[in-house]
Amino acid sequence: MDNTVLYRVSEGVATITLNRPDVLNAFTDAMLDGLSDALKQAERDAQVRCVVITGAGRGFSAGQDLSDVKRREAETGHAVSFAEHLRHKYNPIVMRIRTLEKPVIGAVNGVAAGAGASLALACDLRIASDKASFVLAFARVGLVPDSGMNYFLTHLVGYARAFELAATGGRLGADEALRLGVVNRVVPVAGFADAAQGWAGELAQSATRAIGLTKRAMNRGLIASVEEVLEYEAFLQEIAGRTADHQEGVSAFLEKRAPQFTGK
Ligand code: T3D
Repeated sequence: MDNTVLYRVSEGVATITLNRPDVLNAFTDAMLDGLSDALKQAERDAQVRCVVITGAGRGFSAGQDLSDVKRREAETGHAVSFAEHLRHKYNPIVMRIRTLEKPVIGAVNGVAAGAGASLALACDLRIASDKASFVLAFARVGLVPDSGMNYFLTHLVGYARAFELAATGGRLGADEALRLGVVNRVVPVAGFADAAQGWAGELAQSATRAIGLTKRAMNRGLIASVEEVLEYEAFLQEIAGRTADHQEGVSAFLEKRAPQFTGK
């Protein structure tokens, strides 16, 4: 992993930091590979029970590094395939975030633009600093929203608002994002990192196996029929009901004490 993506684990929380602050953490291929590796590491490490993705400096991520596209074209002597680039670099990251059976928090410290905004929306939860914003920059550079934006934003805010933002390349400020349900929490920039880590720490101490299964169930719920969802819930509850955390949760309730979950 090169230093354009930083990875740190502390008290059950893996923090992945996008680290090209001079260009608002715009993505190069090396950085996308680093992010993909970091997510794989977080997935495999049983000690990790919650993942935070954030940005270094004043931005979360400005999306695709536009000068990198030009550089690649100059190097290879031909136009890059946008479709192949998305299929091989961005899309697997989005799918990994969605299928990782641990809560993933997008800690949006500053501006999130283009595919950077898509990445933030792919996370299960979002905490934003009061200086954060979401910019649907695709239209500004003559592109279509990608990396899952057309799925996530329409589900979060509905078609008309999503379309307006996409068509105008508009900027959504933190307070408006909170009002529309695009982010779960907004906190002052001064205490932002601590607030994000505090929330992640709480989640990491909870019944994380059941939370992972909940994530599976809800993702299925977004696309399946009621009948399919009912059957899938029954299937997943069979797994959750046999975990140590379920036993502990029930015992703690009956013994009138706080539960000590282990994620097992
Ligand atoms: O290839 C494929 O697979 C296609 C996939 C495409 C997916 C996409 O993400 S398309 C969208 C790409 N992103 C953008 O178009 C956003 C471009 N950036 C902006 O519009 C603005 O920078 C922001 C609205 C995000 C923030 O504005 P502001 O005024 O706060 O900052 P700034 O001054 O514009 O940017 C600060 C620096 O970062 C600046 O460099 P400098 O002048 O200090 O040397 C700027 O050039 C650089 N920067 C910002 N975004 C990018 C970037 N450099 C390269 N690529 C960027 N995307």
